[in-house]
Amino acid sequence: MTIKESDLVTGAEMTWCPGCNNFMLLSAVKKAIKNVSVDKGLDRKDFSMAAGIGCHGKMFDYLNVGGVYNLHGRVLPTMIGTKIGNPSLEVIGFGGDGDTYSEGVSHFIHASRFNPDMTMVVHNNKVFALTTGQATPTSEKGFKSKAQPKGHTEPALNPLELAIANNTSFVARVDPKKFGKTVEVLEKAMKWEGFSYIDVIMSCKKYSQEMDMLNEKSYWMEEERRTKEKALKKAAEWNEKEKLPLGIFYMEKKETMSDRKDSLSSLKDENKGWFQT
Ligand SMILES: Cc1ncc(C[n+]2csc(CCOP(=O)(O)OP(=O)(O)O)c2C)c(N)n1
Ligand SMILES: [Mg+2]
Repeated sequence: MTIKESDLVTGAEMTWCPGCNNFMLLSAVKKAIKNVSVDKGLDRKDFSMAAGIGCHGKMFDYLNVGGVYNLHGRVLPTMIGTKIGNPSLEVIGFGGDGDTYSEGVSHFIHASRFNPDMTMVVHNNKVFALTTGQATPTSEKGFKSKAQPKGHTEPALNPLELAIANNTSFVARVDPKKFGKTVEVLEKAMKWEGFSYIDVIMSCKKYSQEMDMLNEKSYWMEEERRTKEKALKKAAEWNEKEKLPLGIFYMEKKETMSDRKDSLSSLKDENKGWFQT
């Protein structure tokens, strides 16, 4: 039976701050899952999710999909394990910028290399929000927090440059306030065969409004296909803080982890799930 958006509501008490972009993202995710369910004839049990620890991790509490609530930084290996256990599942993960680009950055690099058919959504608010506002790898140099009252001393990581340089199969950035476009990109990512990664502009109302400032400089890229060089140039526009391109940056079809399942034959005895499909 296909999913209705109301099936995805858990009824858990919402503890995100009023006005947090996470609310918009949650609605967009519900709509995208419903659309994918209808288009592909999938049931709720055909989806699996993983979430990290942080404000973003509360997606696990508010989205009525089965899965694993993880250790901080370990969303991607859990998703990969889920996919190995049952390759027919539609796997979606939710991580923070701290979670994915700091503690979990090695998994981010290797997930691109393994290319499992799954979707990673990174709530990039440029701050460790749940632990009250320390700098993450995407915080700007000079960013002030309780932990760094004189300002953060290191330059920021550009995660899209990292992803594209690493030939990630599908790379996008969305702003949940552009609701329709966000749903569209989430749907395309879930239907994409390979590792799809979406960085989400997520202003933190309490600890970092940097994203709000950048938002004024955002524009939507209608064109989706471009060479790796052009995609890297688009991703680099953020470095100057003058422009913030949104949309799909890069798409590269390549062999997926499932295509190589025979090479995982050592798992045969322990993991029948892989070989049942
Ligand atoms: C292994 C481990 N390291 C650190 C923490 C502490 N911790 C919990 S939430 C959090 C912040 C998460 O920040 P981010 O991933 O950016 O998510 P946000 O709250 O901003 O959505 C941290 C550092 C933890 N729980 N586990
Ligand atoms: Mg964060």
